[in-house]
Amino acid sequence: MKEEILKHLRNSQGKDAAHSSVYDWRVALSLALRDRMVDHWFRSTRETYESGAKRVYYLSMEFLIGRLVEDTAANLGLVQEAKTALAELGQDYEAIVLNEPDAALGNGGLGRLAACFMDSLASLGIPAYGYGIRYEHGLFKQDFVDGSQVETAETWLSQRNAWEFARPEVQFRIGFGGHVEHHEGKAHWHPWETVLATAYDTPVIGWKGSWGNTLRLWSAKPEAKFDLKSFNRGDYLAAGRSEALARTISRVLYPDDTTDAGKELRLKQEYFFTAASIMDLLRRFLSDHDNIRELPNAVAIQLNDTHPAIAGPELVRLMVDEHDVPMAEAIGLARQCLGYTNHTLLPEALERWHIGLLGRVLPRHLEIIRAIEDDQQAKHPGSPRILEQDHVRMGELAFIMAHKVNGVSALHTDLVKETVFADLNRIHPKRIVNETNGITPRRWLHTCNAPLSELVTQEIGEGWVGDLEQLKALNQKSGDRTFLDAFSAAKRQNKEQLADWIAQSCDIQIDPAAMFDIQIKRIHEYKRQLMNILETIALWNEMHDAPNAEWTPRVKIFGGKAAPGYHVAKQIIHLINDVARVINNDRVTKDLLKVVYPPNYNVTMAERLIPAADLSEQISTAGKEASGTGNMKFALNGALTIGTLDGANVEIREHVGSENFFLFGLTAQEVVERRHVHGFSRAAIEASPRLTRVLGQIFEGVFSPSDPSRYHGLIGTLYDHDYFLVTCDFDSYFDTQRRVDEVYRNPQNWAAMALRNTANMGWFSSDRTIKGYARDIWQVNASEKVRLELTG
Ligand code: BZD
Repeated sequence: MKEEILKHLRNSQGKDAAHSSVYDWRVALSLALRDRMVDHWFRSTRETYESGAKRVYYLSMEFLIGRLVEDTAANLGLVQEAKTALAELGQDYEAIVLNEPDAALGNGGLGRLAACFMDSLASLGIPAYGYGIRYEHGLFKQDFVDGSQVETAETWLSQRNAWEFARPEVQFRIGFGGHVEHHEGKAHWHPWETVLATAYDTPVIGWKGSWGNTLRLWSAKPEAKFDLKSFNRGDYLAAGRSEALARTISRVLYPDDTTDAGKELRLKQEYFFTAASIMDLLRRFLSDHDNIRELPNAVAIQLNDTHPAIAGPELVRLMVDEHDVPMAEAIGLARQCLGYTNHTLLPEALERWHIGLLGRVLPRHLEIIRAIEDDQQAKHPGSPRILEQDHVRMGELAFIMAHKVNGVSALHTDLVKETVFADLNRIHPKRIVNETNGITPRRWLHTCNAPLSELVTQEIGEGWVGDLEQLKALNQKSGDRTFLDAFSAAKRQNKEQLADWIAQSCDIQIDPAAMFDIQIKRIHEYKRQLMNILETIALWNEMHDAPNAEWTPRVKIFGGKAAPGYHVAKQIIHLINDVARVINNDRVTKDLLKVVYPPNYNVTMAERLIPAADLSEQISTAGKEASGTGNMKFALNGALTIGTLDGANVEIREHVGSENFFLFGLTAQEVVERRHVHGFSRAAIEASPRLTRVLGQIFEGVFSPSDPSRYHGLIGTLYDHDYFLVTCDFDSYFDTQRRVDEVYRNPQNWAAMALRNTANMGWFSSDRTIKGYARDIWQVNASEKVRLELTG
């Protein structure tokens, strides 16, 4: 390893050890690790070709990867070797790990799920490709200026990306606009504009290096050659125009996890990567098949939400226009290949494209969508329409073009059946299935939490990393004082590390003995960070009034970004920062309560915070969070959850036991009913003196003395349009928090409850989720050889 690192330092970085920076060492180490991936990778590809096994294609606009050095080294079993090699070279492994930028090619849960799935597909030995976009700029960087969120461009590619292989020879022409000619029953699309999609491949190696798949990300390049004529004329802008236009397509990730951006560029991005991926997989298929009708036996294409839903029409277009398959047959064949995952019920997040826009950018696809609509109406008269008024509804398109549609938790899947797709579900009663989300145990326990991971391995061996249900054996230890002490000591060690980091990065001193209460996720009204900060103020009031009463000291930690155009979410951020400033400067409560909000929450920050959490906040309005996956990461790392009956919380509670979960709040059913009660929020506020006081303080400007009316709008909404029922759930949330305080005061009991969480979270491994997709949707098998290696 030492030689390999030095070789790359010299030959790949062109640096001499004496004059190398941490960056050079990090790239050299990454390249040395990449070298070790290649054999596994080739072996897997060869095996797939030879066996003719069906391949899975996971199409996703987002892959929220994070850092890769540690995870890669761990999966290859090379952590110790790398550490030793670097130590002998006089380098610090930890510093090198910290030097890596956090690859943030995603917004939140949806993108991180795709990254966990890539790890599980490889760990299970399922032949698969992840397809997405190689954004030049990932999710924006967040700073706070006077407490407000300010966004700046993220620049992960300004450094060398050591993990990828550029494939300039893999290119597809992607057309936009133009017109369609129909001639002797055949359609000919003449695009007005074309760009080239070029591939960049990142190998993804599973646990123990058992299998290797590929994450193929597309970058847009201009098709036309550089315009030398204009350049020589001195018209430099015109010379670079086509290049700039093309590159815009893979320039930035849309920082929006709420509403459809409604921009032409977003539609072009979606078509760009979907078309390139479909063309690529067809080329691979045709290299060893000559009958396109065999396609469903060879490929399973999964659509991560509707963002790649144009895959249906694109596949039909290629079959009809280029392979002479009749339309109805092509639609049927495409359907057999496609699966669609729904991640949200929020009406504002369901994608719809204006027909005018779609017809202008993708004229042939609009014709095909009309043909799909006709086919559906002919077979199922009265079926919900894809084209409604002047819009194309991508959810309906994806549903109709997929042979399976899945929700991401049991509750969410039920609601998908009862609400957004109720009518389609009646027509196709077997199409909707549930695949509850999961998380990869490699990153989310083994790598991010060394103290706990080592303790678990000491106790039950290392098998749990590849087979998380083995954690069940820890249930026997919940009465063993020695083990519980060790379990608490691991948590304590993580909390001390986090306290050091917060002291350094936020200049706030926190006590590792206090309860660490953490809410990290995108800022959204339905996730109710607002309710959390209101409860924080209420608690502070009571502590301040009676500082000598029996309190459980707490640190409230927040993390998360707001979509740049989401005004209310940005106000909530501002409020949390304003409240933090006031509370953290109160001398009376200084040993009782602190509020911390480190800026720029990302995967790396999650890996620091989650292992150090005592309490996990999963407090969304019931019926709104499709699943949540942060909830799983916390519980696996031995935090207790305070949560509503929403998303996967329901199943987590069933697995860890209701006695080890702090439940509060209205159910999804009650939420719907309550909204019909006239004046429900005013009534809730009036019935709660505690909440009335808090809202009064905010309204008077206690937390924004320089601008007392800053939150009038935000608070006013709670009185009149409290759509997310913050006011209705407030008292139940506050009371449950006080129960949490009481339980925390008995450390032995708390540790036993926390251990039961860790021990019973094995089911939430994304390995289990992927096995579900493989069985219910893809009809593919995990390699038997790999399975034995993993569980053995
Ligand atoms: O997907 C999330 C859901 O809100 C979570 O409940 C769920 O756990 C995860 C994974 O299934 N959805 C998103 O993260 N959605 C987006 O990020 C997104 C991005 C672009 C456009 C629309 C939504």
